[in-house]
Amino acid sequence: MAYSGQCGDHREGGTERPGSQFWDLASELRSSMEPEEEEEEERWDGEGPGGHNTSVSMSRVIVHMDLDCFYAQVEMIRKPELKDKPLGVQQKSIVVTCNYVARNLGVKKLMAVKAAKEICPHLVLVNGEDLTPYRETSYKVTELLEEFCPLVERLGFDENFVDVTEMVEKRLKQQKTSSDLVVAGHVYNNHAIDLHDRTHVALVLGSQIAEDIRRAVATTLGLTSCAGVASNKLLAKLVSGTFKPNQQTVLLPQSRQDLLRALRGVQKIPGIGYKTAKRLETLGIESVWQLQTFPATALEKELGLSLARRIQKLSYGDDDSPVTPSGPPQSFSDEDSFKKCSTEAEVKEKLLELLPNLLERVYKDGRRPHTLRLTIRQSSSSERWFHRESRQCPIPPHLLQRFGQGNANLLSPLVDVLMKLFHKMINVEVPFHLTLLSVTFSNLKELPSTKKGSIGFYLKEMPPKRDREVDDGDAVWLQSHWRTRATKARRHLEEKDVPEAQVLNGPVPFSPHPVDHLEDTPKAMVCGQPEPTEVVVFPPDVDPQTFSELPPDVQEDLMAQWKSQEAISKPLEKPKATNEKRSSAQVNTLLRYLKPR
Ligand code: DCP
Ligand code: MG
Repeated sequence: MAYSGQCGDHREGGTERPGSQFWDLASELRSSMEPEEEEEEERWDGEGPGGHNTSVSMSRVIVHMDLDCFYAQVEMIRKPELKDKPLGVQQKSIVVTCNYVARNLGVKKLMAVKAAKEICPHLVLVNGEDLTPYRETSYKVTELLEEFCPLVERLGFDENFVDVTEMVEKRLKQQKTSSDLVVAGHVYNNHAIDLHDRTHVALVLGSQIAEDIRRAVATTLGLTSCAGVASNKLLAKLVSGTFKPNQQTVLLPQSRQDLLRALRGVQKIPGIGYKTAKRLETLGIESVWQLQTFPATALEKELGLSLARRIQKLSYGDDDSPVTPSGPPQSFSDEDSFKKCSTEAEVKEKLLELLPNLLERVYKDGRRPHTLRLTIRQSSSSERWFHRESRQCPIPPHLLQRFGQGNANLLSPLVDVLMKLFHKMINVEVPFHLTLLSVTFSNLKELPSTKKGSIGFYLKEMPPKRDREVDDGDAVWLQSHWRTRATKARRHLEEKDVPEAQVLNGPVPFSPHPVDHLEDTPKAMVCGQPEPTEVVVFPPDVDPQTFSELPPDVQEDLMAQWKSQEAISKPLEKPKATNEKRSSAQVNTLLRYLKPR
């Protein structure tokens, strides 16, 4: 399972997508791309015409793998003496997971430490707030799976989907006769295998591959896991936990309905979250069966066409989303939660605690982040877990240069930048009460492969993405402007042998802007220069990423323009603790290149 985020403890947000978000996103994308098919619901209703799939083209074979009591397993590998003891992994006052020795004694995942200790007084607790060992193990598992097959998609830390269809097809071709084929692990509902059915044969071969994969993970990394084998991601995930721990289950098409209707409530379907479930509840829909049989037109009227069709398809187990290789992380983040943080000094202290580990991860990754985000959660009785607010800004160019050179001289200036973001959200002149701080580095780009004194950085970082609507005159102007700048920089370097970093050290553009939690859509931006009190507003339609990619001197020019524009339109103000949106007084032609696409 991926993180529910509900216990509000130390969690990792950016690199990993919470399970429900992932499914919502995947399905959202699907529903926006795929043509609407009227007969779709019938296809998965019961056995459909013909009972089972005898089509010539083979259906997909997807393996979902979920590691057993993941954090606890990692801890048992680190300290083998804990292996036979009841073990819980503690984050703040919660046992986020426990080994199966503890589970057999009644301890459950996400139990309060106090309750767990009452049930099992001998429970050994280890602190699991530093996610580093879990994260590292998690990536080792994914890398190992990728050795089997390139189509591996991560879901949270301890789950992976593997599309083994091609491997199955190869084995099918090698298979002279299917009469001696034996399924590995369980078959859901003990349904009989029909070796004349191509889909059954494919799933049996898939179960053998799943077993090979699990064995490899166990022998190479010492980790046991569960697996589900089915014809799509949704079904593979749903069936994988049928037998736990260290077991696997295959789902034949004929048992699809049984699996779905056995789910306790619509919210058990990945892709149907809390809010949707609540809306369905008002329509009297609580079980999967009720959702399947609810009149489509009425559902569409209540929820809108897209959502209604999507969730009704899911209720039938229909999911054609592909297994999309995850690739390297798109961001790095870390967060800490606490009962109370109510002074600037405490905020700084917490940021100084969070940053070193985070910077180390970015350093190890080798890419350079261009955007920095701060997320806070203020104490709120009504929306206890969900009330988060963020601001982000491009990382100032002079700091960008320091990434990849060790982290010592990054810490303090980054805290300064983060504190500026903090001040955009919190007015420190009135009492505040934070319960969470989270820092995210995103917009990761490869380090320019340049030698000292080369202009590789300039060339690599330009030109900006061209706006489709931009007119050619402007584009030519901008590009030639940049060429001139680059030529100047090159000459400067050749003549004076000045280290690149010095040439690139421009102003410290700084443009925090509010974002919805974990969304990158800019709403308004404010740009500040290094002097702590000076704040320059820049237009809200400027894309911060594109801005951060501009050469420092171009940034400087723009900043000067915005500053003067603002001076005309509005005298400088102290930043307010509101999500204010500001617009520029005039629109400069250059800005059109910076508009978010
Ligand atoms: N986790 C967490 N907070 C949560 C849920 C999970 O920190 N709210 C962590 C601890 C788990 C890991 O994520 O070890 C994986 O979550 P699972 O739900 O897959 O739980 P386990 O792997 O621990 O147990 P199982 O054997 O049931 O899969
Ligand atoms: Mg697990």
